[in-house]
Amino acid sequence: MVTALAAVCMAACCAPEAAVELKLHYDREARIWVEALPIGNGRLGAMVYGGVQHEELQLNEETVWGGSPHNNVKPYNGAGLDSIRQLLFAGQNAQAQELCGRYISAQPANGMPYQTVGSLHLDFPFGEEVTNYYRELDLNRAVTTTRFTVGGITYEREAFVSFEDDLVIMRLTASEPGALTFDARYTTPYTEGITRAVEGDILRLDGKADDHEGVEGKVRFTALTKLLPEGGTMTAVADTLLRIEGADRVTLYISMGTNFVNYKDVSGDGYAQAKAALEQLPTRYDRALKAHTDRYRTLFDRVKLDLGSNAQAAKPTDVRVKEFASAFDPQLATLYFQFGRYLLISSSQPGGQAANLQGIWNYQRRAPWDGKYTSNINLEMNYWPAEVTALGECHEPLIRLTKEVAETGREAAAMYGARGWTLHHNTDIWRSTGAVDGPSYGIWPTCNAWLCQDLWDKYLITGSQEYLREIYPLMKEAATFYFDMLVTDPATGYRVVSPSFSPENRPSVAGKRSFSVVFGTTMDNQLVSDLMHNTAFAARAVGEEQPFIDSLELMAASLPPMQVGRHGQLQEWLEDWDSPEDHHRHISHLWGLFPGRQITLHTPRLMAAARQTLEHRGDPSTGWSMGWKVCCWARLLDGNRAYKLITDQLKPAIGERGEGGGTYPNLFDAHPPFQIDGNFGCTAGIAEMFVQSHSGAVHLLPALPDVWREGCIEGIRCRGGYIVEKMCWQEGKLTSVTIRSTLGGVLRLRTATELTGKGLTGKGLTEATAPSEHPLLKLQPVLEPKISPEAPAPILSLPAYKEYDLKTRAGKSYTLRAL
Ligand code: FUC
Repeated sequence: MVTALAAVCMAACCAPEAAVELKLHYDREARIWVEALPIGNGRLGAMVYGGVQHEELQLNEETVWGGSPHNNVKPYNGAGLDSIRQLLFAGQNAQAQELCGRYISAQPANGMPYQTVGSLHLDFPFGEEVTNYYRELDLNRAVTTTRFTVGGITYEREAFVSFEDDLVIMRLTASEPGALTFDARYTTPYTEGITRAVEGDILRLDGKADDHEGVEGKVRFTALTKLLPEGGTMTAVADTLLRIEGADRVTLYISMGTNFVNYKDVSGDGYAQAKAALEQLPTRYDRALKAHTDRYRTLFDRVKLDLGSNAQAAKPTDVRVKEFASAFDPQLATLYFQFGRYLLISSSQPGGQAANLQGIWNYQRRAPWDGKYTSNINLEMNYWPAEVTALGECHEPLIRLTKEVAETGREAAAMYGARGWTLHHNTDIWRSTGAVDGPSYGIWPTCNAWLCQDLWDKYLITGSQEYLREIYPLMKEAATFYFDMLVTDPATGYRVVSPSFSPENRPSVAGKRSFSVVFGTTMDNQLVSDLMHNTAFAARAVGEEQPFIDSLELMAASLPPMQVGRHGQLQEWLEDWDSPEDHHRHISHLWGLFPGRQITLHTPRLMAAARQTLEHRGDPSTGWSMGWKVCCWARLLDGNRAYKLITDQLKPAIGERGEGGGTYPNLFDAHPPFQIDGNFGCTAGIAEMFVQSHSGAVHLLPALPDVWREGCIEGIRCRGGYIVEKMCWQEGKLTSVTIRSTLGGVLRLRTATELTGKGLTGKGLTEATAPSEHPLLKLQPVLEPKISPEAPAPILSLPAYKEYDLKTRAGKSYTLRAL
């Protein structure tokens, strides 16, 4: 009977060829940057405004950063470090913090800014009479379209950044011949070192990124725009403008290049790079468009989500965002989820730079927080959806960034008298690893462990032995850092990271928040524990000597355990300093819940404490904080609360600077201002609501909210090398799932619905009795938590579930249905 239900579901919600419309669309042009639509191919980015009289393509190239090769690490001062540690153990944190400023805080600079190139403008002699205005970004094709009618003629512009030809391409057409007349010119916010020229049919702009905080700016960039009119005339006006008159169609090709070669080398030739792409122009526009879309779709099409649709979907996207909290609009959640995947594909491609605070889209010389890499949450969050939503290739720039900071980070480790490598809460294109932003924000030397967790998660999902050998040396060296860095807390005997802090919070001690520098924070303990266990696992797999493996495990066992404090909360610090009134945006001590895997349904006391912490922190916050909370509530198996956080995140952010986090009209996340991390965090969180695989099993529909009563999802990647090829549910209950095994092994499934694998060959589906032994699904060891005697009794009701085992063969798919 349920089999019949499953069949209905497949027909109704996910007919294979009924490609779900995935469009952001508007009935007016963009007036501000956060209304413009982002396109990109990883290296090149543009924001398309769709203006009638005045079109603007704001342009970015991923290597236009201020400054030049350098590191910002202080030299080692052993006596200074000893004093800091002694002061911390003596409870004199404020004094210790001051010394951190003297001996550890970065010099000479706090990190370099990611900068814009400028804009290409097209000025049209249209009057005010415009009808039928429409503009869209089609996520299924990665193309923007602008269409409108003036004087009875319909004009259309299509734009994309080609993954195939490495060019920004815009095609302008009109419903009547000879109707296209406009001027093309650049603007750029730089005031010095800029030259503009017209070279035949090419508009040229050369410039240089800024000097910053005493570091000379050495990145030079060139933008070239080739205009190809069909019909009409094209003339140069002065040295800076190309005028097209009476053309039938015009195609623009924008190419950009810089002299950046790698983080140590700026000896390239930006002009030559830009010119080379223009010399191999596609011969036909339609073919170029198809080649672009085909390449894009090899990534984008891997995951499909259908939560159903209704009349809301016909409304302009900005209106839907305004109404999301009051009008049920499941398709907007789908669109937002897929927009996150679109943004990752468009801002992070193999061989290029990792997506920064704004991905690649930035119109300023000094973007907020310099648009760089903030590595105490934001950088990692950008990559949370990468593996689970099947964009493993897009992960490569972060993996390479990690390899590079493992080189420059040796200097940062040396600052603590330690071997190995580390970095603090920021880095940039030069891979600086110092402790920036002064002692109250910058003393956080544990980022290496977080980046290693990111590396490790890819291994758990892919199981690739080749990749394991590639990352093992990075993990081993990061672990070695802690052999030298950890010190023994004389009061408790625990091995602790000192000095450090819990990003970016400060405790309220005796009614005052007077310091942030401490030792032994919960986040650090979770991070180091995670690194030790994963490195031990990896060490075994590569045949490392047993004594080294033993020392990793001993180290993990010597760390402070997680603690439940007097308010029933998970303690953020080693001491019970937390305040229920603390609504700080960072929830660093919940790292072990997400993205870590230490707080799971196998540690219910910690689940309850994490829940209490989230209640204290509250829901509304900055955009990325809400994205993180979606992930956390999903991991707490509370789909309704995760959905509530999605509603908070999808509320409109007002104006460009806005108040409170939310979503801009173009679906960019608002910190405010725009920060792309929240888009990625929420995308990852939505994936976690449907499938999780961090806690000893592939858990199907772990956090489905009541409102998404039926739907289907395809293509989610799980640890253990399993792919949920297709899963459907009805009436809030799983109806059928097809899982592909890429590595074989015994698949452990967890679900609230009883399943049958009727018809499966071999032993089929069996009910599980003991914890899974699958090496990639296995639980991570967790120390027994310490509970405050004042802590109230925990409140946590976990949903009932069943666990099954299914013996799988690599390369085979298995379909299971509700009983
Ligand atoms: C961290 C956060 C801020 C902001 C910045 C880029 O410092 O605490 O909220 O996201 O990064």
